[in-house]
Amino acid sequence: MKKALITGVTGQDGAYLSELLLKKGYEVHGIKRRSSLFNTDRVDHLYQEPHEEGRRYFLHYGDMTDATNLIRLIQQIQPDEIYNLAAMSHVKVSFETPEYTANVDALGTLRVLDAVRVLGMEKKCRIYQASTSELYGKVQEVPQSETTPFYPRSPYAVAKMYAYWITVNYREAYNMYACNGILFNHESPVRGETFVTRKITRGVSKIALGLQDKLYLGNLDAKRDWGHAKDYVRMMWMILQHDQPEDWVIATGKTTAVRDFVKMAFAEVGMEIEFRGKGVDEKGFVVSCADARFQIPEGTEVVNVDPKYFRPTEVELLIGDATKAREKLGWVPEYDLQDLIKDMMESDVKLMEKEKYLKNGGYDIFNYYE
Ligand code: NDP
Ligand code: GDR
Repeated sequence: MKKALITGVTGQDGAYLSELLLKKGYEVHGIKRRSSLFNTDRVDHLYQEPHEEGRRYFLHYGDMTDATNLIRLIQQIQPDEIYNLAAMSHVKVSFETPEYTANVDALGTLRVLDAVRVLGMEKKCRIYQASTSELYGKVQEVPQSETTPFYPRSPYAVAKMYAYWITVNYREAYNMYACNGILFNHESPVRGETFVTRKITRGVSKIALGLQDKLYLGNLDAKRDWGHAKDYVRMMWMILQHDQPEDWVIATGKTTAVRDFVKMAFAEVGMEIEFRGKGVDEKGFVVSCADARFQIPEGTEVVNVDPKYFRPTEVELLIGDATKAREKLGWVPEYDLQDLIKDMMESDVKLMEKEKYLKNGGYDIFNYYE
């Protein structure tokens, strides 16, 4: 039975990857951080009792800033594959916590690679590094492929650039099987609530159900190549099954503006939205509401721009060219953007119906998501 170790197991991708590897018959180990509240929501359904026969899912305490912990866990577990997904992954927050972001995202990657090396596991253990389309940053060429030059635009992207190159360097210097998956944005119903897609699907669901009046967003012009996390974690696994360690772009090849994502999300609850005005004065209005479940009058102002969500330096346009992965790994995504938004909206409408029920029963709903 193959053993996998996932750092960042409690995150969006860690949860989907855990499910996938368990289905494939792996013994799966994950590193979770100690936190003062439970932080395992996304993987609770996979939990197995410590005394359960044939247990194949294990969570260990650890942190990317603690080399001794990483060395000990890798030595104990002896994984065949490591998926290094742990990161301070929020681009805007990285401007506020740049040193911590570098420690976790850049040096954390070095710690994992070096643990494998000092333990003499270079030949046994394959390593996947969660690289990102944020490396491309300021547009150099479109679409972006494995050969497009990098121009990072945030402390997050700069830290990930170190992680990218240290992965390449350990591969070349020590003959390690270490790969970068340069993944473009991927989302899902369990996407963190402060990333723009989930903020939109939650906000639109709340507006439809009368739990919130308006959605405040930042740069509506930014364009992203959005896919579904379920498709993307499958590619992480496929990358590590390839005969040679290489770097791979994973993307859909289509790009969409934030503004259009908003329109598509409202359309899932039967509402047509029109944007009027420019820059910080741009606003979104309901043109029509066809779904009888949701009664938002025509002309209601439902989207505003708040400059506090602007970034000091922005990545304006991402669109990936995944030809290499398509041709050599057989990459075919199951979800397109419409399917993704439908999946997220169905899930968030259900969630908000529960919140509404609780609210109507007199319970307070926690609402602070920046
Ligand atoms: P999430 O933010 O959902 O998950 C990040 C994970 O890292 C969480 O489990 C988090 O723990 C953990 N983590 C954060 N800091 C530490 C630390 N100091 N020590 C140990 N664990 C830590 O990210 P995603 O699942 O979306 O992304 C997975 C990886 O892929 C990340 O590296 C991200 O940068 C990268 N990526 C993501 C893309 C996307 O569109 N989703 C695209 C390209 C790359 P906790 O739950 O306790 O916060
Ligand atoms: P990104 O994702 O920065 O691409 O990084 P995010 O969803 O945060 O932003 C996408 C774009 O939307 C614009 N935007 C807003 N963003 C947020 N979060 N909140 C808003 O209110 C808002 N309004 C507009 C942003 O300016 C940006 O242009 C994600 C992360 O998962 C990274 O870890 C990963 O590496 C990259 O995707 C690929």
